[in-house]
Amino acid sequence: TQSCNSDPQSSSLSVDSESLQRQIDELSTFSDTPAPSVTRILYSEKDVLARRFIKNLMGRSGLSVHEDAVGNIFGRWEGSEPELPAVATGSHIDAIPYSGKYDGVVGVLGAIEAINVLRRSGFEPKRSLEVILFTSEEPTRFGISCLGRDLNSGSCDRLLARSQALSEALKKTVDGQNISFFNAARLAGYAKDQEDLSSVFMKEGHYSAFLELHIEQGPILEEEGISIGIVTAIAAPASIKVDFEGNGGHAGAVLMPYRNDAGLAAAELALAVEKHVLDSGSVDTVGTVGIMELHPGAINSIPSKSHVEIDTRDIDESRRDTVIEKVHLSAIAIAEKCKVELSEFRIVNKDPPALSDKSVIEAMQFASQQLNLSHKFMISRAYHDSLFMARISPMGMIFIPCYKGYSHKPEEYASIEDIANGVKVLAVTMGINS
Ligand code: HGY
Ligand code: MN
Ligand code: MN
Ligand code: MN
Repeated sequence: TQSCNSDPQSSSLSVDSESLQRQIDELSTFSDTPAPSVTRILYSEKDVLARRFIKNLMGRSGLSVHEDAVGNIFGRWEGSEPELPAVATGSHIDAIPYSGKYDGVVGVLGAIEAINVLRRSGFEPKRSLEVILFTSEEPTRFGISCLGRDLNSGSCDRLLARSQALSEALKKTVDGQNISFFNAARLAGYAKDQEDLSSVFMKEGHYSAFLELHIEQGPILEEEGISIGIVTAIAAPASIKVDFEGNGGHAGAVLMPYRNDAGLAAAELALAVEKHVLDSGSVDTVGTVGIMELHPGAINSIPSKSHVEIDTRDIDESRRDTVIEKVHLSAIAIAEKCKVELSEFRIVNKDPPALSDKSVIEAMQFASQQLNLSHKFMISRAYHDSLFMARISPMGMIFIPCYKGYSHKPEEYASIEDIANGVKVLAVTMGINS
């Protein structure tokens, strides 16, 4: 066998593509919506079944498995020097409603297969290798993206100081059915002691590197016929929740001059978001109103309440923040014009962008060259668990092409050949860093 420090020889790496495809297909069946869509919401029954499926695969790969208080799952291959900070890799398996079966999944199942590839090649790690299933990357259920990572962003002392504040905040957090975060977590077998989330916190330097394999969720690699994307930066995401309130009333009986229509205010705000984003002067600024709810939601009742959720991002943080300020001013002006109350304008998260670590980028480039895979540097416009892991560890991401760049919809697709390429680059990069 090779000495524990030697880099895995790229020629000796073999991916078991057949079983990896079978695992991707089987995992996609743990869904609350019919195939080909996938819906898998944090702590739902299907999420719990999917977690059991992954833990079983981790065990079969010889990884020792442990879970923290919010359900981040860790599979560890102890290295010859286990006291050194480990090399970690991972992603998520939660899926937004009616999405696809590759987003996040490729970075979890692919990571487990990368461990198998290294074992089959006779590689023995010096630093331990750790595969992480992040408990929830999508904001779907509780409106908090990268929940498991939010608890880890920043330096440990700040977080420990914040742990009570975070516990308090999470205690007040409920989903659309008014189920509290802690009740949902407990039903899924987590957060038994809701007071103490300290098991979730990681010290800066806990890992020597964090790597994430992910589909590009954009069309560039496929269009340019390139096998591997090496991510240099992750765009800065932000999300805002807005509520307008008016008097509502009978859609026939109330004449137009006497109305204060919360629905119209929501519609105007959506157009204002588009305007401010397009006025930013850069194609890198994006904005979406993905949620717009009208109350009472009856055709013959003037909306008395409207709820709008806005997602805006940019690779330039200050340009994104300018959009947020302008949207806020518009919301105030629109409330006045529609004679409704702006009852809430809440910035849920406003995160900085993340830069990949130079040496991790170089290792990924070396791995791609070793494997004779075409590759290019690129930014990630989607956010990932890596966005937060970058705050506590040197980070890097490997992208693979996906069909027409489709993601967050059932047509999402990545070929097993492209996935296998990504797994090999991940395996070699882990080996180099270990
Ligand atoms: O929205 C995102 O960027 C991620 O896919 N959740
Ligand atoms: Mn996603
Ligand atoms: Mn994802
Ligand atoms: Mn992600």
